[in-house]
Amino acid sequence: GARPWFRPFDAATRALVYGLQPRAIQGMLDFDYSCGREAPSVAAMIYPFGGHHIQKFYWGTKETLLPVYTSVEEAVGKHPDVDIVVNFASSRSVYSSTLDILKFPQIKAIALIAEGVPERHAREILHIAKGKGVLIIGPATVGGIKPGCFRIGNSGGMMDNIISSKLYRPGSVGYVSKSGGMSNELNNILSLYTNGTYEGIAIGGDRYPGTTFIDHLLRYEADPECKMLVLLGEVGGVEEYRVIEAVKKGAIKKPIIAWAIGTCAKMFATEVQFGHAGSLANSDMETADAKNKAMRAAGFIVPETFEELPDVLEETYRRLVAEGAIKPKAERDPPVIPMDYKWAQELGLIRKPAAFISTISDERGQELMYAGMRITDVFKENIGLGGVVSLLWFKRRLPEYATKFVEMVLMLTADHGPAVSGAMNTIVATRAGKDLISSLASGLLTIGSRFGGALDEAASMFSSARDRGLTPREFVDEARKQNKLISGIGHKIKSVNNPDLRVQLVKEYVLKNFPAHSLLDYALAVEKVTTSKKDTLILNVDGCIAVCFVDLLRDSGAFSSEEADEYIKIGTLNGLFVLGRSIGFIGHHLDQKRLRAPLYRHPADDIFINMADVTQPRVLGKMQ
Ligand code: Q5B
Repeated sequence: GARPWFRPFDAATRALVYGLQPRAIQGMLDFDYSCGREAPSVAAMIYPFGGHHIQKFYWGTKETLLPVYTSVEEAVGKHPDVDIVVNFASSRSVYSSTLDILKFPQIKAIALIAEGVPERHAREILHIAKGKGVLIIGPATVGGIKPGCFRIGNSGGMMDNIISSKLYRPGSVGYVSKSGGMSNELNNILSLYTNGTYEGIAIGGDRYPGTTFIDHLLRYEADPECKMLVLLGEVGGVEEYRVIEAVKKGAIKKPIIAWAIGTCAKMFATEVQFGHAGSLANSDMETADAKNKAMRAAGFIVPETFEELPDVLEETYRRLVAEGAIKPKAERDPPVIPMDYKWAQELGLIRKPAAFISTISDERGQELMYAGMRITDVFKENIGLGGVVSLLWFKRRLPEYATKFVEMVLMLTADHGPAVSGAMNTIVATRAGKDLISSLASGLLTIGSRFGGALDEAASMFSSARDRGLTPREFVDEARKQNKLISGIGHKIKSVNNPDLRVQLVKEYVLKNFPAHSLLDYALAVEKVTTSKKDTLILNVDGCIAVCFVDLLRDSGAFSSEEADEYIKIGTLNGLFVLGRSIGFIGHHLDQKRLRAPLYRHPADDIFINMADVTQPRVLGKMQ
């Protein structure tokens, strides 16, 4: 039902939030929950960009969903119970969005949070709102809070502050101030020296606030639940004098405690602009001292100093209790709201085992680090691609002959023509219209024990044979007996008479630069045995790289023997071929794209199709 004019918010108030403000909304919902509200005070969000969606929030310990609409019209239409909008639009868009909101008579109050709203815009909004009887709070404010009922945005501060100032249940004191920060201070003082805040509004620090002190104090005066009033004014402006007029005229009769902040301004030689746009005295009358004097003269309860404010609050409260105007209620504890995980972690209250461990890179600090080396040093020291691979794969710097070897391997495995399995697959995928990543993946997925992915198995077979003391011939015989192909041996095209120059280059480099190359020597001896049977059974590129890498792992001094064995076991070496050949596959993809190559269909005459006759039902177990 309609609320009385003096009570724009109650425990059933439902609001829209304009802007994406998940933290503020969570704060509002936590407040609602602590108040024991039945439903969250926020019904939905309005955000013109990014389309309709829903966002998840906590409601106590459970989760709840709130819709995000792209227009005020839709949000208002979908939520007829809403009569308040908390508008977080920036100073640039607050004017147009507020004019839009003001079109809907359903909305009775709007809080404007933005700072720096042009005064011309603020005055125009105010003018239109007045004409329509809409309450405007702000701009340049956190808003306000009505304990037990409704919290505008971030008013009242963090949840621990809300709880310690007992804002989860109404007290008897209505206050109005300019600043949100001072409101928090007042909430705290009121909870300590009275039965707490009934409602508190921060009107904002601009020169043209939508509503001013008098608007809210007249509401509190009319509200039978509000028993005492507090006005926290400040230097600058004349709004306090309107309240003085109202007290003098008898429009405000409830006890009113007041203080104007900024009495220290007189200590400065020139006029001081305090934090708020409006907090500058333009005449003697606008000084804090003059205001305090005038308020005292009009019968306000004005302490001698701000520090004495708690004393006069307590005195007044006690008097009202003694007179029976305020009947203190039994306290109840608010429901416990679980602390947010991040906050609890910041406070050091909880610990949680990490789900992931990572030890190779870190981008959280000022600079990206590869295995503890700054990215700037990676370039300063010119460690090359081989150096980067050694950092990210092996978490260490390897000697230059080793990083150069890595680079050599990447360069000579980069491609081997369009006819090999992986390049073919890449090309076929590209020609089927696939993108770069899909085509590359299609090619990479062919890398296996026969094509390009024989390195790990070769490393393990050769090193195991040599470690077990098998002669090359014994090794070849053993493999044949076990009906096993030796990984790293054999090539479709290359042979003794048509040598693979890549293998030649690797061999030459290793023989010249590696401190030791015993497994390469062993593999070359094995090759002698296999090629004596068939000249294509050469030590192929996979095999050659693999055995050389084992020599590097075992004899460079950069790895312990356990580490060397582990790297072979966990499948490191195929990574070299995968990384290198990705360069070629990407090249084939781009090549086919450039050529506008059409969809490929394999010619049927190149496939021998032989289908079984299934026209007759097959009866198992019976002779035909
Ligand atoms: N025989 C590579 O086969 C290939 C034997 C063997 C003992 C062996 C085959 C093989 C092991 C896996 C391997 C990497 C499939 C190859 C690469 C990258 C590439 C590719 C490119 C690039 C070739 C003929 C006779 C048979 C076999 C015997 C064969 N291999 N005996 N150990 N390893 N190797 N893969 O030519 O008595 O006649 O029945 O699986 O290392 O992938 O350029 O193309 O850069 O892209 O089809 O270089 O060797 O020979 O299978 O007809 O065998 O030799 O038992 O004996 P082929 P097959 P028999 S590098």
